[in-house]
Amino acid sequence: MDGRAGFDASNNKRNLYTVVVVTLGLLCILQAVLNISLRLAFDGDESKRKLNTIDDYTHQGWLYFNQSVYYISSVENSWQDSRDDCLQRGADLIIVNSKEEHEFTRLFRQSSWIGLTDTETEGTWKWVDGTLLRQSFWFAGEPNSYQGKNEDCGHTKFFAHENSWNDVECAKNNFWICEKTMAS
Ligand code: 2F8
Ligand code: CA
Repeated sequence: MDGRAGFDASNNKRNLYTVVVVTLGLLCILQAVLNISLRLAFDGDESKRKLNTIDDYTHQGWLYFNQSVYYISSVENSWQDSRDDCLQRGADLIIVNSKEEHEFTRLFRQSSWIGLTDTETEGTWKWVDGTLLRQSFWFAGEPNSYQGKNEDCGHTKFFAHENSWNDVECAKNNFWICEKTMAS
């Protein structure tokens, strides 16, 4: 192979290499654009679905607050029957996981069941989704299983006070609050 032919061959190799690198680069960019477009389309659909759900529930009288919708009962029932009612409505008893949400429950000025119970293990309070109680808003001296009673369910009783929860017998009648969260 003379000098000229050798030069051409190595030039061709470099050109081919450049084409391959540029093509791969373009494919990567195309892939990234596709991924972003799909993510945006999915997020858009998800947002529309959530807005429709919020719209449906609020049209049935539910209240929207901070990424959840809430049903405030106008009759009283036992804790379990109240929970069953929430489940039938596609929700569950409220899980209070912030001070703001707790303040929201106090606005209704009625003793209401929340999704809190220690039925499984006395003294271990759990929410209806199985998580352990962390931030609590018990009224002073509560929970107390008052006078040795089996007070295994939580409700907002002393709502005039900042900390308003009480434990009481689950068979007692109370209003209740259902929550359906829209947060993913
Ligand atoms: O109905 C049971 C309930 O009775 C009292 O509240 C009115 C007790 N609280 C005090 O005595 C301070 C609750 O602990 C008890 O659950
Ligand atoms: Ca009590």
